[in-house]
Amino acid sequence: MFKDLIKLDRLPTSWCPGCGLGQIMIQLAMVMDGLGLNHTNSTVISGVGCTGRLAGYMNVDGIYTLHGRTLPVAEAVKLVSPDLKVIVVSGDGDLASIGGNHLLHAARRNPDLTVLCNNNNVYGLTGGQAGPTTPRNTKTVSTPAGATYDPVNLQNLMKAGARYFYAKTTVYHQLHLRNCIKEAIAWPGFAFVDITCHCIENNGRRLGFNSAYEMLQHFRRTYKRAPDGAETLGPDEIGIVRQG
Ligand SMILES: Cc1ncc(C[n+]2csc(CCOP(=O)(O)OP(=O)(O)O)c2C)c(N)n1
Ligand code: SF4
Repeated sequence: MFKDLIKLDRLPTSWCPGCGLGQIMIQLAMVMDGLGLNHTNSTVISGVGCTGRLAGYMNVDGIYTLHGRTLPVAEAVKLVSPDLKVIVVSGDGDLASIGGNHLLHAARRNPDLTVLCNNNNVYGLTGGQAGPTTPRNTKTVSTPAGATYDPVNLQNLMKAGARYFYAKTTVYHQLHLRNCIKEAIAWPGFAFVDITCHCIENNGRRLGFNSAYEMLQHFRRTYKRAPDGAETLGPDEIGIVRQG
């Protein structure tokens, strides 16, 4: 049962009601259960942030490491325990801002890691400051007049090398999300899943959404599946691009 992979005695989580992180955790647990992954053969590693708490709710050994340092820690675990399935779950700020240097070089080294990026467009835990994926002109707590820079293009970053796996999905598209996680775990190299997720409390309300449900409906309306065989995903497309 996928529920065996979640520490039910720790529920309810510390996440805000309606936060998309619970959906990511449940989909991850379902995929792991289907693949026979458990505490004997897998580990979940996370950094600081709301997303960072996810590893602590999973019923496998994990590491709650320093902000931005998930990837070197995960690479080290994989190096000493090559038979372990190593799964990183981290925020966009953790992975692409303070951990951006590690992201660049981990992708280049192509270790066999699965990375789930909770991409909520802000630093959630610290109150909703602009982060590396905040779209230009977005009002955040640190950019009240709108973010002045273009966001990091995670897809381009991941595709900089000869070998890559980049999936883009959202928490609204549950089956697609599950499939992306499954394919990423099966990929024999560095697999990055960019999950558009809603932070209703520290981003959504400021943008004018009244509820998590409204944000999910926004994802439903905005994101479309990329055509089969697409080599690049458009800004509002979900899908997988890979090169082995
Ligand atoms: C070295 C260090 N710098 C800054 C912080 C403060 N801090 C904690 S969480 C966080 C940002 C979290 O944003 P993200 O990684 O996107 O995760 P989210 O909370 O949105 O899930 C920051 C800046 C810290 N804990 N450690
Ligand atoms: S602050 Fe945002 S990301 Fe953090 S738990 Fe609340 S809704 Fe989720």
